Amino acid sequence: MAGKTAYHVAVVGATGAVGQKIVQILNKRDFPIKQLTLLSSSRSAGKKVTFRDQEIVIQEAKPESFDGVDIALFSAGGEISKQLAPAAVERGCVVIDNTSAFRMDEDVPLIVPEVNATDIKNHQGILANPNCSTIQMVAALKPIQQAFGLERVIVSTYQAVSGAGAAACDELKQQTENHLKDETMHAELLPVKSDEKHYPIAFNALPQIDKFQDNGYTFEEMKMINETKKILHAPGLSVAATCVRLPFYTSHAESVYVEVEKDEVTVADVWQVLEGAEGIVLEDDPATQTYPTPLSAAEKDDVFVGRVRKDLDQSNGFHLWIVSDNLVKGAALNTVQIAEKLIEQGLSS
Ligand code: NAP
Ligand code: 12T
Repeated sequence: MAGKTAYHVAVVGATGAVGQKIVQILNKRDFPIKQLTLLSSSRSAGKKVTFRDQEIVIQEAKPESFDGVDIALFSAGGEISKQLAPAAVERGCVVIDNTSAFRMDEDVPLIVPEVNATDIKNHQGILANPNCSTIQMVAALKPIQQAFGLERVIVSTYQAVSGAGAAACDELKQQTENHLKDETMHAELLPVKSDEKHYPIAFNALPQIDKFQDNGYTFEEMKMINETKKILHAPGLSVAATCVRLPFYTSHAESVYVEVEKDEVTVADVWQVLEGAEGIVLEDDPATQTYPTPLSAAEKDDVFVGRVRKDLDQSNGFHLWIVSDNLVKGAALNTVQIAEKLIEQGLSS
């Protein structure tokens, strides 16, 4: 595999919110592709997509779809990854998986290239892309950890509906239109899929993303907690999370409280390490009302940080506001960046 200059790439879930973004980003970044295979369920098979002046027919994903494929980028849900990623690896393909299926497996590197690219070399055929909320937080925490050490992290998120897929965006639009026509607000659980229900999202805030676990936290919260420790190589770090869905389409925002190990760190010190960090843009000036918002971060590649404040009681405590496009750095861009690093380091493990 080493020495190839262009690759046969497959995108699994190519018609989804993340998959479409991956295809756009592969094109924008001139990813070295000799052939692109686009895969979905049988529902979208036969649809056509234009990529670099070529018409590509979407095919139903099957084990045989990976014959001859060098790199497969999966974002069709955890169950599809569990079924098809091992079949792809058996066929000699390297898989970068965007679902939670393998993230915590010991032999699966969980990668944010700016943070832990050196873990890539440990892969056994599958690498994982972290959860969107984790990616933007660890990107900003890494330079702080490196400079001052980290003792504790407490995060509350403000997450966009696009994280839950294309259908969730349609649902927000529909509910908003309905509410604007009919002023009555309904607070009852609505059926989503046959086994799932959730409260209306329009004009609301939902402190539940993904399923509840036995400890009272949601799976989204546990993903943030466990993935952060794995990526930062900090099993003893205290991390707590509350994840909340809000009615906007794009970008996740996070209010993050951190306690650092070092004494006498100032806001200026935190600004300085963030300003020098790859992939981070500091937007922090109360005098000019400068701070990032979900709208200002949408469609951008970077992770934006503002509102850096020292805690008023805890001398090693700081508050930060971290915003990034959940489908770009939170999903598709980070996946493509992992693939780029993998090529730099040589595809095989
Ligand atoms: P989405 O908009 O609902 O798209 C789902 C995609 O999966 C579609 O392309 C769909 O194809 C395909 N698919 C569904 N069932 C399939 C099957 N049986 N075989 C093959 N393909 C199938 O969802 P999304 O927002 O793009 O997210 C997709 C997955 O990516 C999520 O389930 C999640 O695991 C992961 N994700 C990760 C992050 C992150 O934090 N890094 C963020 C968002 C999503 P059809 O057009 O044929 O239905
Ligand atoms: N349920 O990659 O609903 O584990 O926003 C990402 C986003 C799962 C994931 C969401 C989710 C993931 C969501």
